[in-house]
Amino acid sequence: MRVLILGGDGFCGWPTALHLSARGHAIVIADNLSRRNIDNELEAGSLTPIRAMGERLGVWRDLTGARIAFERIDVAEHYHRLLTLISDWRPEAIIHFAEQRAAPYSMKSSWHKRYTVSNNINATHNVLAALVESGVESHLVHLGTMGVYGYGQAGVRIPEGYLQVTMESEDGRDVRREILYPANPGSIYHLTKTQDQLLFAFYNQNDGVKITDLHQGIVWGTETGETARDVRLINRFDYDGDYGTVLNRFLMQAAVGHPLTVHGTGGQTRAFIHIRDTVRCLALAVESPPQSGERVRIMNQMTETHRVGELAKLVARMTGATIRYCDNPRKEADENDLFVESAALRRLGLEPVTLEAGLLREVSEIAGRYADRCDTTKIPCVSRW
Ligand code: NAD
Ligand code: USQ
Repeated sequence: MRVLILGGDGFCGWPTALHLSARGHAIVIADNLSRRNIDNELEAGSLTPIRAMGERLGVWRDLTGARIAFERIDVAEHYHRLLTLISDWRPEAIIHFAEQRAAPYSMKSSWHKRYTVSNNINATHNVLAALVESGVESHLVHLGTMGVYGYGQAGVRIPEGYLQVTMESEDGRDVRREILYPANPGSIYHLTKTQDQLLFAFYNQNDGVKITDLHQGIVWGTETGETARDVRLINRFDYDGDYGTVLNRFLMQAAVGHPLTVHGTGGQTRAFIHIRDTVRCLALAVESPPQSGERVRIMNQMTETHRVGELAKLVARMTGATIRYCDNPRKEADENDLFVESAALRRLGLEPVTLEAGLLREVSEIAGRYADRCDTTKIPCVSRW
């Protein structure tokens, strides 16, 4: 299949591009390298030494003979370049990772809020408009977030995107409908993903665009089978206070001898998925597209839930690290439960990698190997809301 990967230089996009290429798909990556520029802005960087795009692609070609093409396109700004690429290359699937993805970054200032809204919503809308204008019948696979639902619904299991409701009609009948699950975003970043959902619903209904929206949990781990084949293919490892996500941060903090930074009581429960499952889920979604005329297919892309405080204790037991309970910089519930329906991807064939000591050790080892690249002044979360 011809697969266009928007945001294919990033943490999830790069290993996905390699995984799909290894499965025999033809891949074009489009990325504006904004994530690398944000590293410059924050004076932070990946713990792992990620290589320039040209070198990454050259190594992959030498190892496998497969050519992945790269286009430097800003999906939110360069509409006509995107349209031309889609019209000329006619991808059968487009995977859309190309958004600003950090909640703390999106809340740093009014500039960061406006950038995140304009980048994310324009990127999503440009892809949809270009699909319709080009007339190319491609399946759009988007990375959404579990955060569109909010976390914890008083013991209620969160369904995959849609909620069954019963309303009373004027003449007293029960009217049953399925509606998008009520959105409850906790940051400007999460809010943009709730807006994306409305764009998808509209273009699916109005233009019949085939769409899969994958509401993904927090991704942990760093390497996949493909990125581990050569050190020059290594994936990003974000650890700074804006982009580092919680479990990878704990593993990195333990490796550099920093206390594990638990926000508040650590009672927040979140959904998680390993990066190896992320790439498998993308392959499953791309290779089993929805039927023509099907409504937006929404799947919860997560494999397990954990309390942040329990994860810290697990990492502390494994490594001997200490735990520091910090004032929570975010506006979020101190404690929540979280039950999530996630059968759809398993029905397509996902066999989840779950959190276990071997994998945690693997990430710790990577963090340990590159510990001397860590700038510990970048560890605290300084974005507050
Ligand atoms: P990332 O920041 O590492 O990668 C995003 C990539 O998109 C970067 O390479 C960036 O340069 C590019 N990009 C951003 N805006 C662009 C634009 N306007 N034009 C072209 N390229 C652009 O993020 P990630 O962790 O790989 O996340 C990818 C997607 O998955 C995001 O949409 C994110 O919301 C979603 N997601 C990530 C996680 C996670 O834990 N990492 C969890 C759930 C969902
Ligand atoms: N947390 C800590 N200590 C830390 C860092 C975070 O206790 O050092 C806590 C946060 O307060 C929060 C939880 O851990 O309660 C998760 O934070 P996070 O930064 O790991 O994840 P989040 O901000 O939710 O965002 C990440 C990705 C985002 C994705 C989302 C999926 O950056 O792109 O959409 O996970 S989800 O959380 O399921 O919405």
